[in-house]
Amino acid sequence: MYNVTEEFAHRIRDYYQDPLAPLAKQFMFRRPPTVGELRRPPQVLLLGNHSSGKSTFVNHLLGDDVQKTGVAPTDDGFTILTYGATATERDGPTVVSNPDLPYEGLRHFGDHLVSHVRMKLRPAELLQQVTLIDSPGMIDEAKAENGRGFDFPGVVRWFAERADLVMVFFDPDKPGTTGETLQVFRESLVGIDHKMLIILNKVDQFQSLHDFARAYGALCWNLGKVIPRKDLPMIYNTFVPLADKPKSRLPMEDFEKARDDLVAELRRAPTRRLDNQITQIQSYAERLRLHAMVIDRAVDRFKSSRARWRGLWLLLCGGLAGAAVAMGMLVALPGIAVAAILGFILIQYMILPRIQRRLIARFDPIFEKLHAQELLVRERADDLRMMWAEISPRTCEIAEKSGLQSFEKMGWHKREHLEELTGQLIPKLRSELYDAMRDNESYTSASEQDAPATLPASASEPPRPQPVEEDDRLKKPKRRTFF
Ligand SMILES: Nc1nc2c(ncn2[C@@H]2O[C@H](COP(=O)(O)OP(=O)(O)OP(=O)(O)O)[C@@H](O)[C@H]2O)c(=O)[nH]1
Ligand SMILES: [Mg+2]
Repeated sequence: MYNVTEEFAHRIRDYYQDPLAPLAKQFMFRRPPTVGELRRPPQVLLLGNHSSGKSTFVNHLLGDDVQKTGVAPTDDGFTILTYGATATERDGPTVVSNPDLPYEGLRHFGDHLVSHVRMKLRPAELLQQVTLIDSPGMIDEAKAENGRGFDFPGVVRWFAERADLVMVFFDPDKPGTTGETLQVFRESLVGIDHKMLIILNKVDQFQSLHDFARAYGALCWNLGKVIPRKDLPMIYNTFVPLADKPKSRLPMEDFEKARDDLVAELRRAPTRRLDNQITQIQSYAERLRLHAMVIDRAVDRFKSSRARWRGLWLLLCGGLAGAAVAMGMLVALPGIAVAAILGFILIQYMILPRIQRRLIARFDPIFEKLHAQELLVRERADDLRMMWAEISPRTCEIAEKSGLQSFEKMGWHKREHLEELTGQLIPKLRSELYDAMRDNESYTSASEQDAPATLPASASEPPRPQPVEEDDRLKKPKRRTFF
């Protein structure tokens, strides 16, 4: 089954290589994921308010005190916890400059962020299957940079887009979505709710059902405001048993079961990865298609206007010169030549830039016209408009800064290939993946045994030892399905 996984991964990589990467370059769209990013290990991102118990949960999963924990805001950086035969640590600059690791993209967030990234390698069995990313707790104020010195919502979005599962922690003291949490939900987690798990943690702190109901209700109410769905996602109510904490008066069995369910979900991250990568390439290709087609149409109109103006002017000046020669008024020729040059300068530096500005201001109607048929289908229309709203500011900026004349036109075969990719090939890839998974019931267990190193050889310590004895808390559920 591992071959099947590899085959799908290859096909995804091939689609990025052709036609997506060349088109992205031609139309100055953001670059597709690197090979390192595509070969990334399955990843789980842990987010949440400060002191909501993310690091304690990580330590519980790994059965070791790998992360510092504490009541005040403790983590101020992102910690990537991944497999290594011996316990070692790497600092941010080393991590982001290794092309074999999928974290090079973090460099764009600046040195300050890089100095707040670290990687911890540990010989934990769970880390052979997934890489965990512990994050700094979210705080109440949401200023431009929150005093963190880097674009926190942007970095969270970067990690969340590349994660196979995003766990968002709340605790009884802060079951709300204010300040930075609100900002992160609105800016970083939009469109990724399919891989998001909401956790109300530390439920052992509740001393009565009434308290629990109040906090749960407050959390639902707050989430309803930031998650644009008719139904709320499931909320896992759980806790980590800690020796130094007082026992709750509530019966804890259900909450313990919720923790087992969470761990089971976490262990499914490897099987979610391909599915997520198909979602990612679909989303990338659709956005690139909108961006490229709108610019391409504008370039088309711009170049025809330019040809018309230049042609007309040439015709006019040629006509005048011809008439002057025919009428023997050769003295008029230098004047006509000067007028011709001045006219060309006028066209080049005044008329064409105005035409360009007008065309860019009309990107929205161009988008509507290009997708008129698709926009008749309601669900599709919502999707398309949402994607266009997301990318159009950048599309306009790129067209303005580079100038429409600098873009090559998209050949019809490239356009057809792109249409085929988004409309048929990628959806087909997903259904083939589902069929392959269904045909091979042993996929889950096989892929877990055969799965490649969670890190490329250069990053983890070879050779890998046999999995360590399983902690009871982390026992795999008996039966797991792919979907
Ligand atoms: N009662 C109880 N306390 C918990 C639980 N999980 C964590 N704690 C305590 O909550 C405090 C904060 O835990 P951390 O794991 O440091 O929280 P964090 O989310 O990593 O915090 P930041 O790194 O600051 O964002 C610590 O004192 C933990 O002992 C839990 O399930 N129950
Ligand atoms: Mg922490």
